[in-house]
Amino acid sequence: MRKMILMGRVASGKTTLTQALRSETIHYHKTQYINNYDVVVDTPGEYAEQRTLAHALALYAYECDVVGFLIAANEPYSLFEPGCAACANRPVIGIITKVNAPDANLVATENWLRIAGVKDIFHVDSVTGEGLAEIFEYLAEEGDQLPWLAQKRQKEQKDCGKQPQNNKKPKSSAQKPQKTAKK
Ligand SMILES: Nc1nc2c(ncn2[C@@H]2O[C@H](COP(=O)(O)OP(=O)(O)O)[C@@H](O)[C@H]2O)c(=O)[nH]1
Ligand SMILES: [Mg+2]
Repeated sequence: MRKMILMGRVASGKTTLTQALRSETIHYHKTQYINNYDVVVDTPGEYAEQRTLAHALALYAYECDVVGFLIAANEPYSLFEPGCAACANRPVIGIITKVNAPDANLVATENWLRIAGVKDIFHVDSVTGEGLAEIFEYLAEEGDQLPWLAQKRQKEQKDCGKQPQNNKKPKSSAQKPQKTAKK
């Protein structure tokens, strides 16, 4: 699994997403410092909001394979300036949290992320678990086992092995024209 660092303003949902990705019980916890877990790095929003603290984010980004820019769907403005994703020499993805909030504005938040230079955007609700599977699939490396993907592949293999469902009978090998032996 590739490791991802989460960046975004205070209350954009970094800690909640971290808890959801780590299958922890969701509970409010004010992030005081960088939490460097195995697959995800949770950072305080103040680090992204203050230039003097932002260097810590750059440093920890080097420890990670993917940078995740977080915006809550109901945020009133974006912290990410145009083109800032280009500063990272890592793939940068956008994650829109709180997608089910009554005041969610997916069009605006998606636009802000695109202006920042992000191509892949994920929509999540960390409380309900919506959209988490897509993030895991993005982070998965060859050989990583995701239970739902294994089930999906098994079903696909089963379906491929099934007889076609139309009325036409498949031609048996006996009906095929026989090749004449070459002299
Ligand atoms: N419904 C919902 N609430 C969320 C979501 N993400 C965060 N929250 C809530 O928003 C608040 C701030 O989230 P938190 O993870 O602490 O933000 P952080 O400062 O970026 O770490 C908390 O009360 C969370 O329960 C989400 O995806 N859906
Ligand atoms: Mg936090």
